[in-house]
Amino acid sequence: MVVPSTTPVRQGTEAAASHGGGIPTVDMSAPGGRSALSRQVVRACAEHGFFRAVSHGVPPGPAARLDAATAAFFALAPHDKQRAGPPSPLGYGCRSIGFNGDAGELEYLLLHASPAAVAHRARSIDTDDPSRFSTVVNDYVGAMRQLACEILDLLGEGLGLKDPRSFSKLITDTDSDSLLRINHYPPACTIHKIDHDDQCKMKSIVRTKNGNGLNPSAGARIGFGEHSDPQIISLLRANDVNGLQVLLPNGDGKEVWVQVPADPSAFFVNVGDLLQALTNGKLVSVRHRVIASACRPRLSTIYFAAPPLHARIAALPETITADSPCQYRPFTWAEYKKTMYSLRLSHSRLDLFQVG
Ligand code: GA4
Repeated sequence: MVVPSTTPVRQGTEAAASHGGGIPTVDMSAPGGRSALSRQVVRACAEHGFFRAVSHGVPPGPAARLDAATAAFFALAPHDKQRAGPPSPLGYGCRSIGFNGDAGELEYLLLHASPAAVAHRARSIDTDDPSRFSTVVNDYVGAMRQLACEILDLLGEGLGLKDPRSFSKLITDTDSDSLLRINHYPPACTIHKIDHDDQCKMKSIVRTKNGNGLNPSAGARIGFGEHSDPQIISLLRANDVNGLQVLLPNGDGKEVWVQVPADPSAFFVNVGDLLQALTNGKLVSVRHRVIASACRPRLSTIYFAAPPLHARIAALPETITADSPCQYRPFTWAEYKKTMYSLRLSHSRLDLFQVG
């Protein structure tokens, strides 16, 4: 069932205090049947582009093992972590995001999710025992792929697609370009320490630009700036530290930042740009960001489910009607990726593919 939970944005922000909406929660094991579940998932992805999945059936073991391995990595001395960087865009990154000057208060590992790529990268991440790291990552990725397929199949069924597996087939292809990202947002107190280290400068930044909903006097620090995820679907899991915010309509024709309460046992699912294009805008790619906590480290792991580079992304015929003509021109994922890496993080890149 879908349970809305109201989550006003508090300290550090000002825009969402009046928001009356909430983050939908989908109980993936609720009695009521598959078609009721698929309707709920479609509704959440169409209205919010985002939901919290609970009772999802993912066993806790792979996540616990991944968390232990990545915590050990982030605890290494900066020069040891740098062996897995600089991010190109894959690898270890500290503060810098992408190639066009974006930055956030974080360090991260960005990995291609294919076993061969993981094995290659593991050599610079776990120098003692690379195959141990590869096994842990591959197990987690396997569990994420399964959950992503389950959600995509529910969406395919709920949207009444002729082939309900159309979406999941794209991400199970052996050439799938899916990624795994592990983010560590150190608290402000750690940052002062890191500031003295030449390897990793994480100066506290306060965004003062008007209209971003941040209250600089409250010391809000951008962990990861506003963006939409480019891929098909993303599955995020984080520790018990708040920080994730999503941009949702407030019902008055405006959009407000809504804080997503932390829930380490849940997966937060968000629609990516490609799924918006494939569904001709029926499902929406939600804009989100992370505000770094002042006093506790936030750790998050995100699986970005993507098609192969050569996959052609075009609205499925079932989503095109006389009332809802085709919104985006067809493109390949390779073409979309090239465009996104030429732009800043906050760019609404899907707009560039709009017809007319
Ligand atoms: C946002 C979602 C994922 O974290 C990511 C990011 C990627 C990167 O960090 O290399 C991008 C960003 C993300 C979109 C625009 C470009 C590319 C940074 C950036 C400025 C891994 C992804 O796939 O797209």
